[in-house]
Amino acid sequence: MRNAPTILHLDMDAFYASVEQASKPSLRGKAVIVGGLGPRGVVATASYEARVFGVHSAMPMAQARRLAPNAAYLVPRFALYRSVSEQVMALLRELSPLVEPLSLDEAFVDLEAGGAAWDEESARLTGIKLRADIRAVTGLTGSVGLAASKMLAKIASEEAKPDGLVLIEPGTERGLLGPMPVRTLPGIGPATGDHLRRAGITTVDELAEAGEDELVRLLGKAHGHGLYAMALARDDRPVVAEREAKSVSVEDTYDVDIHDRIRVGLEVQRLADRCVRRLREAGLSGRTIVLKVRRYDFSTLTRSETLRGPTDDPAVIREAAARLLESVDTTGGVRLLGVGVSGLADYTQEDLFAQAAGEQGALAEAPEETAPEAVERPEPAERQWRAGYDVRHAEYGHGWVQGSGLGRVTVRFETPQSPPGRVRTFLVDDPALEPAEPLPLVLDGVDTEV
Ligand code: DCP
Ligand code: MG
Repeated sequence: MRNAPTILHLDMDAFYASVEQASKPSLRGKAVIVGGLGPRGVVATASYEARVFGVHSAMPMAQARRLAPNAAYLVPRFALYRSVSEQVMALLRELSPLVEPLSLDEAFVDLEAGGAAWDEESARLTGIKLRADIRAVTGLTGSVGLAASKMLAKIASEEAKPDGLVLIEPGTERGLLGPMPVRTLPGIGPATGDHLRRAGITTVDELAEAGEDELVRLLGKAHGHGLYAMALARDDRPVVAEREAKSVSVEDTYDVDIHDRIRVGLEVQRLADRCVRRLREAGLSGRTIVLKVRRYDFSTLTRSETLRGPTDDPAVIREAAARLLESVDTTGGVRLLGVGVSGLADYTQEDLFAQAAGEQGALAEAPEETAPEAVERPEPAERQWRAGYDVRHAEYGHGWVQGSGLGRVTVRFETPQSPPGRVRTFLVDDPALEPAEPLPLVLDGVDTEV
């Protein structure tokens, strides 16, 4: 393990909710909850103001409404979050070629690899500047952890939340980690945590005291061995840069979870066809077909099947995707589906891979918003005014949907740069009202130029 705190972990604060607050001045400082608003919806995230009421990610929306009845409830706008995420990741890539994104709002950076930092002081200054740059470019806050290993950098950013920076000085790791609950360590989920608790182990110190043999006995060889090292704050995992796209994929997130199995099957066929189009446009073919399913509770599964040779045949890819779907339980509903092809024939030029890169990110972790051509399902008129989405009124200008129902839609007229705006109500079919694109959170040349 290195002896300087030059691994940085960044995690944006209440990411989706903060983007919404930056975009909607009237919500700043208020309880904001982003997630599925349907009967089976779950909370994606809550602003820190809403967390005071006990609302958190993955909580059923109905429970959140009981805890925080006066909060603003919004559906996620993935395209906007993705574009903000790209701005943040670009800032990280200026620091080092070794940037390892973990999700839209979180990444490790090896500062030493980029020469950005080599000791405690340079690491701290880099972290401070990064936070300022993120704020200038996106208008948002992110928390930074700095340490000599990935595990501790992540623990540090968690400690730093919200809107802070924590640096763990080399040499202090074990003392710091010791009293923490075992669940702090990577690889200890609820099940392992319970298992350890039954064996009388609740803190990291107790984990270390149990000894390697005991942990191997309790958890099996690989897991026990790894956890023992983590408990001693030994973590040599390198920061791994995002790999070049070696797959082409498409996916859709659905505003309303799909329950109907036949409909799920049709969506998968449609995605397979779209994926083939992408593949052909890029002049590629591939051997491995991948199906991705995110269920109503955000649990995400991928299933893959490898063929004998590369293909770009729509019938073959459709069939493979359908076979993969058979092995997935979709009762309870599906919120995202994706189809990808990897193991691409590598006679292709580099730039074609680059072209596929945007898609690859989507398949890896991040939810992707429904492409406009994607879903043609008839919806009641009121549905098109989704809570939180931007609109434009011929007379009153830019605003967002605060709510709709009973044939009416309520719009708050404000922009990221305006003061909190006024609310007006219209008929849902008012011809003066139309959907609009999100506005930039920060105006170029005003906040970003230093
Ligand atoms: N997310 C989600 N469902 C979850 C967890 C998270 O959709 N169960 C989304 C919404 C979050 C984003 O991912 O805004 C980032 O997740 P984080 O765990 O980093 O949570 P936040 O950034 O919202 O808050 P924090 O300040 O705790 O990092
Ligand atoms: Mg976050």
